[in-house]
Amino acid sequence: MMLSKLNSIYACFKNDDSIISYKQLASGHINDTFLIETKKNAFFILQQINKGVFKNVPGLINNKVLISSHLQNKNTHLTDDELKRRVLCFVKTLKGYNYHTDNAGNYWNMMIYIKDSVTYDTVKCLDVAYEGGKLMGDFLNLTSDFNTNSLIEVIPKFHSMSFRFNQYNKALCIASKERLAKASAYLGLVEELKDEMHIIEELKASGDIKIRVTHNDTKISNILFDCNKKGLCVIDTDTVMPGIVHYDFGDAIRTICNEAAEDEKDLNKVKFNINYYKAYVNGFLEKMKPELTSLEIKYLPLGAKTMVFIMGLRFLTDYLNNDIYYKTSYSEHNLDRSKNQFKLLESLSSQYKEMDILNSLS
Ligand code: GN1
Ligand code: MG
Repeated sequence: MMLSKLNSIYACFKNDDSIISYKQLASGHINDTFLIETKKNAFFILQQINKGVFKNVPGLINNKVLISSHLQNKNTHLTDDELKRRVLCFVKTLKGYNYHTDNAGNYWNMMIYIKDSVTYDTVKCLDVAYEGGKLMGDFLNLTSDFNTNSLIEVIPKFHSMSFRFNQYNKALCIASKERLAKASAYLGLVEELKDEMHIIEELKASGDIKIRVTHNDTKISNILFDCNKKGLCVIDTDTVMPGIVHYDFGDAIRTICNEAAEDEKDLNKVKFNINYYKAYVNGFLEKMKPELTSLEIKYLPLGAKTMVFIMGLRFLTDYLNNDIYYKTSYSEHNLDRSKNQFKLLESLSSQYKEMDILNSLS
């Protein structure tokens, strides 16, 4: 991306400034995200949303903006400056829209960058796990009175296991011999866990648990911390849509309790840290317990297992499909991510009894 191109996009958003430097942030697998610095020493995040993955970008942006305003209204006790550090703040275009469409038909949105914040790709201490739980719990609690009918379903069936199995089965049919051979060690495991991995979806379909506002990408790198490791702000709200608590709980646990990064190749380093799990649960329930039924709490551990599995399955599927969905840096990147998730699943499963929450509460 050229500075001149970014400057011309930036100029479409309300400001009286220009970009002096920029850096591409590489942690996301889908969008193109830039941190920009302006002449007047302001910092923004300018982001091109992937319209191949997200079929209704205006709807997605509307979701994010609605949720941010809801959170702003819920936090009126904070000063303006504090609020800008705790809730994502979107900048409007000169025409008054929340996004800009460039000549190529790509969608851009812009947010104020939250200075003096830190993100983690892996957790190294209990405090971060606990604070992460508190912040995610707070996000779900504060949005629990928001009417989910005003949100679009950004990616239909996003966490639906039967949908992901369909994609996987199709990928198996079209995969190259080489890729199929490399994936073959995992096909048995996928089949073996199939029934158990559909339980959360059945729980959702039963109508016995609440459909609420959920974030749907609660990985640890989407939680901003301040310099004292206190939770600050939940970011990357692209996938905010109606869902169930188990997906958000599960995806946070998937990343917080993995002692290694999601794509670590040395599988000896991939271990499920049960102490981080317990710390996250404590923080999460501190904020969310009043909102949850015992049925919801009962299935939280299975939510975690399910989210680890579904990511293993999605990475494997993309590998079989020749890497058409996730950004990859080398040819076996998706396979390595998938092996990593299945190793994490094994480690989680060996400690599954200790993950029970409902009985330990009573
Ligand atoms: C993708 O692009 P990013 O990093 O925000 C993916 C999530 C996965 C995640 C794995 C829309 O998120 O579902 O959990 O990668 N988002 C989409 O790191 O597919
Ligand atoms: Mg995301």
